[in-house]
Amino acid sequence: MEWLVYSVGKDARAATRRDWFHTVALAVRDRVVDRWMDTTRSYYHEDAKRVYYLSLEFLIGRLLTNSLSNLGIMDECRQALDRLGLSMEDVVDAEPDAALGNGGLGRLAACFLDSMASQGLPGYGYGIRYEFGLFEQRFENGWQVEYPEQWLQFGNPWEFARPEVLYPVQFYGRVEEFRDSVGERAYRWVDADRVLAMAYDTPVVGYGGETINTLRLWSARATRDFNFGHFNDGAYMKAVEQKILSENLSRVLYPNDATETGKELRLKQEYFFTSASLQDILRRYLQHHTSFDNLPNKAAIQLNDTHPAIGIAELMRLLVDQHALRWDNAWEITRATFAYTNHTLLPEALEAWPVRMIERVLPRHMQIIYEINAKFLNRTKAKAAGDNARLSRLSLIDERGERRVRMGNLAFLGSHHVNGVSALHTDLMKQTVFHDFHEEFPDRINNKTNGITPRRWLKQANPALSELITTRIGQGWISDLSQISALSEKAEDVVFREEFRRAKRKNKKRLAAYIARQTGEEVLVDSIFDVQVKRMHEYKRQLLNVLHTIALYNEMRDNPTVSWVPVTKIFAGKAAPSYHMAKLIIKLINDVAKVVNHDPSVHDNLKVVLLPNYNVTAAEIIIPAADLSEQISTAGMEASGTGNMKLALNGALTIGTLDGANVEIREHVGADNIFIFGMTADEVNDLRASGGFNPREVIASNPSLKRALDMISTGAFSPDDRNRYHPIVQALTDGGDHFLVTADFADYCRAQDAAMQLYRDQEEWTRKAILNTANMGWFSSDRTVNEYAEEIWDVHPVHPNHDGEGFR
Ligand code: NBY
Repeated sequence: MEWLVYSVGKDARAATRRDWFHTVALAVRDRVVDRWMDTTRSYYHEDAKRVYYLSLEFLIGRLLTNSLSNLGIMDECRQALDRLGLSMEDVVDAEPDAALGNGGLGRLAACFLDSMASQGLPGYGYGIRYEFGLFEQRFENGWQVEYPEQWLQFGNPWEFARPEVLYPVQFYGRVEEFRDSVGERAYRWVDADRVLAMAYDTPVVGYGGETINTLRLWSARATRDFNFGHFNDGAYMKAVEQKILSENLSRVLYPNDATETGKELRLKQEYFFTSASLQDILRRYLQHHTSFDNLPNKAAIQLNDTHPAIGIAELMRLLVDQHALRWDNAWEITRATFAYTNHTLLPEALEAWPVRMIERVLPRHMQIIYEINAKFLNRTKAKAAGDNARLSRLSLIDERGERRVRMGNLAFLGSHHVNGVSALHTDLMKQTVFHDFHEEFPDRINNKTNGITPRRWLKQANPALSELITTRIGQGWISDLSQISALSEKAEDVVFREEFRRAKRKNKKRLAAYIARQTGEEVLVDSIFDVQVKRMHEYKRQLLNVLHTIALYNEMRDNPTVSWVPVTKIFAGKAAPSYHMAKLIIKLINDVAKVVNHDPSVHDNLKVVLLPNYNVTAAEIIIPAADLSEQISTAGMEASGTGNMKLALNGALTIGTLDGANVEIREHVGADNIFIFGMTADEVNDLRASGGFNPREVIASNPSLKRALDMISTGAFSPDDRNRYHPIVQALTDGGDHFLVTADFADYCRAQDAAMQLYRDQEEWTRKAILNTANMGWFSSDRTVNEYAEEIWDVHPVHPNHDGEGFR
């Protein structure tokens, strides 16, 4: 109440739900601050080695439930709100979803923050405080329309602005050569534009509240001198214009999840946050040290994909130009400090900045990249006698067409470890994009299979199942998910199965209500909730699922007397705004839904829903309610997947290809408890290499596929525009079906049938669902982060000294 009046400035009669959210958040924040300071102080006093996770994306979602749950004060808070006549759910729902990320890569960063804090690891997140997160998706006439996502509109109670933590970041200008004090050639970057990076800190509450780490996000501010210069000239409006332009740097998150845009502003964002973070890291290091030789023993910097890879050139610049280190010494330190995680093999997602752009925007960095490249190629040349093709593949510069800097090669060369995110993905990295580098540095690539935090994705999102689990095996699983294996034997217990089903049913009711609110569609709680939630992308093959939906619809109409297992197909996901094919697939799903859902001849046995604006908050409602988890990417194309892990942990059975982490999920849950179908990555590779794949033949030999495609192409779902889906049909036929949708269709339908048959036997289905939950312990991000800590970072837990004061 005190916070409502004094911090929010309202009295109880005038307070809105949002005011109450801010009130509660500020009260919670107060409980965090002392422990946060203690944590930071302990790291400082112990001069602990820290890990810095540099990521252009942190998909955190809401923080209120997370903070209350990790602090263990959920019940206390609920009771306090009760006494005020307020519902916890209403207050929680007033929080905007912090969507500073696109998909898996951004959410992984958020799970890692939770896991580092929960295990007492000195880990910092560094990123950008985007004013606009990932766009809000709405459907208008079934088409995706994007709206700005204004998460900061009403203020953000979790963040602390640090106006005194301010670093200059430069762009453009030119490089001057001069002789340093000992007569050596040296360089300085002059006549550059300057922007300031200002810090905003968000506490990251570990489970149990012992460790509170920091997520530091940078916001762009115009420099003062810049403004005053123009002001004195009387060019006031021009100064203001410049100020707005430079502050655009942190305005908006780029909404692509798998294609690099090549836009200059994006390159500037990458450099902006990387430079500010490195300056901050060096400042912290220099509080305790005078020489840089120990930097790799005190700081591990993890690059979340190549987005911060320019940091390798930046650290070289800081060490060589600003701190006067010798090149070789600086390179040794740089390499020993950085490590790089690769998240994709898709060629269109591999960053390659035009040399001319880097030359213009970051002239000194371009020189440094050339120097790194020349030294590396010279050394390699000596060994690779005359193999020029190999040398050009190893080069940091792609000379084919417009010259470009290959950021993946730079990240590889500047790191001591390079990792993939699932066993299969790591193998494919060695065979494909990094084949030559792997030969050159056979010990550098290693695997770190992704994980998810059980706090958010089981404890918070699924209270019904969490409480059931805790009644049987205690609460140790929350901080040590391997303990969840103790549930295995409960799969044979008929009473437990009944309770497990009851929890699932409760979640399905909650989702059904959400679906009704969002789409107006009523779905059967006893139908199979068949869920595909992820970004819309051709390689993820939502189209395969749609084709099966249409085939099933036809079968149901053809055989109305059969007693069908009712199915609800649930889709959700955003398409990148410029990805026309993905947006057309969204429209197709909405069109199919319109036809199927209003056809009385299927007797409600089939419903199709596409939920708008998929984000972390929606995922927390959808995932606990799923029966079947769709993980159906073309084998070899999904690096890992993490939604697959969230769904299986919540007791959904997976229908999937042997792609990404599905391979390891099968090993853990057992081949009997997962529906695997389709080609393997090797088969895909061979088929594509043979050039002999003809989708027309496959379609001609499969009547149900042919009929579904014919319906799409003749306008059965688009009577208002019969040609609407021509591009889709084209891609699947004459286009050569690059993602092999038609090739996997028959086996996918076989697996779907097997799932539907199994669902008739509720006891057997529940047994398998329990075995999924019980065997997913290894996929905790605690395990993943520990592997990074031990095998890459060499960082260790620190136990903060709280002086026995406890919570205040
Ligand atoms: O990273 C995803 C992978 O697709 C998924 O398989 C994996 O589980 C996950 C975590 O390792 N990648 C991903 O989400 N990528 C992006 O979001 C992304 C964002 C921006 C750009 C490229 C990819 N970009 O070039 O701008």
